[in-house]
Amino acid sequence: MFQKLLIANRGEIARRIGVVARGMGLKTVAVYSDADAELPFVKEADEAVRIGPAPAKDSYLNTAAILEAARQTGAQAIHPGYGFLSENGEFAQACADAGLIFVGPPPEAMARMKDKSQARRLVSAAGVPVVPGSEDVVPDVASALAEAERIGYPVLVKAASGGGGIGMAVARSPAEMEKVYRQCTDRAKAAFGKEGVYVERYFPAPRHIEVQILGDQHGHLIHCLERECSIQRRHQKVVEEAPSVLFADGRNPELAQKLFTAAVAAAKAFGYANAGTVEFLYSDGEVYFIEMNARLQVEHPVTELTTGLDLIGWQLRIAAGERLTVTQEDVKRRGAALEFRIYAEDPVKFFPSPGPLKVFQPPTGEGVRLDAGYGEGNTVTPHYDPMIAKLIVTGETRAQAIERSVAALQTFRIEGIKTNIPLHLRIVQDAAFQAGELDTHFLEHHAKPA
Ligand code: MV4
Repeated sequence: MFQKLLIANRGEIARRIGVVARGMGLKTVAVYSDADAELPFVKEADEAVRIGPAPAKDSYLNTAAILEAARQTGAQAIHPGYGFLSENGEFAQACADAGLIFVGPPPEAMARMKDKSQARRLVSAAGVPVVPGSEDVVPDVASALAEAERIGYPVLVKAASGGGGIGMAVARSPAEMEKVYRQCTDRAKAAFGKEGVYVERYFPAPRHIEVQILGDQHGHLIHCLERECSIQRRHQKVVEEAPSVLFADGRNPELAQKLFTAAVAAAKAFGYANAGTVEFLYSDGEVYFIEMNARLQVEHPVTELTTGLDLIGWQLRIAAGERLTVTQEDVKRRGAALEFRIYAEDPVKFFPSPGPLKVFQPPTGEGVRLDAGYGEGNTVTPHYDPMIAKLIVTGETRAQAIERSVAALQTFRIEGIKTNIPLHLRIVQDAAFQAGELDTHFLEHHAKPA
């Protein structure tokens, strides 16, 4: 095992990785921008190195400054967290070139999943169910029209370099295709510098189900069950849970088996190692692969708390070359967990709400965990993602986790900024949510302010 870890991230995830690493006897190095000097993830680290001014491109995306901080401090490994450089294959390669361990998948696996159309083709060849769609990128409007005719309308045109909902547009009829195709290729070109797009059947109200993967560098790879992340707004997840109501209490066992088998086959097709997530859409009794994410996800705690696995601990041991000693049979569900992303934003209008945390008093209680990036007295700045904390609540059953969540959200006191806690309370008290009737359009119809 290496002895010193540099954490190339900020906020709650940098803090959490630090806690786990120090708990394993490692020394931790935080890197921080001028905006973050006072935050807990910096104060709690064994060493901290300033890497630049507030804008992410000058600090948390500044590869040269991060590698220099590792050199200066003698760190032997870098954990990228999520976002920022976490899915950047060139950064993973630059770490390897500098003699550093990148805590994540091999750069070759990252390269195989980067192009979403290529990823579809690769996993489909491995027998994984994918959304009916084009075999490859569609080079012009005529091919897009031909593919859509074959698939059936409505179709979704997606940027091959996209992901996470960026660069998608629906075509409901041939008449709409020319405009949608142009719009999608233009946006892909602007956002990613690559205009390739592909076509899929459009599911109007799917559920978003994802499967956690853990694999070591010796060919042992397992799944760690599913999470449901259907409650989102503009591709920002808001509430996540494990297990999905679709599969809780032994429901739909054949579909669950199909899902897990597909996730493992997809990860193996990419040559994956370390922690990753395979994303699926669920619609009308079927699951379909959409993409794989080469990182630890924000919502990993709901998996940790319902399987008992220490995902970050395993990421570090796997990166050091250790064997994953957990077998597939060892992975068992216990109880239910809900995660609420606490955003510094107006709970009705969704505008960002940066400012000083004059009061920050998190809830306590049985089954309540808080992963916070900030504490009382810190200031939330407008430079980064507005997520300030994650409230994760467990129970023996989903109903118990919901009851505990209501209590926890009601007693969570934050003053100085607005947060989306009132939105979370509307969600957990919503009858459809409580019944487990979820889809990716839930917030368009439910949990509205009175
Ligand atoms: C889809 C879809 C419907 N049909 N693909 C959005 C994020 C990206 N990973 C894939 N996404 C979607 N792909 C087909 N063929 C609907 C979505 C989608 C979505 C997916 C997961 C979570 C939230 C979402 C919100 C809106 C749309």
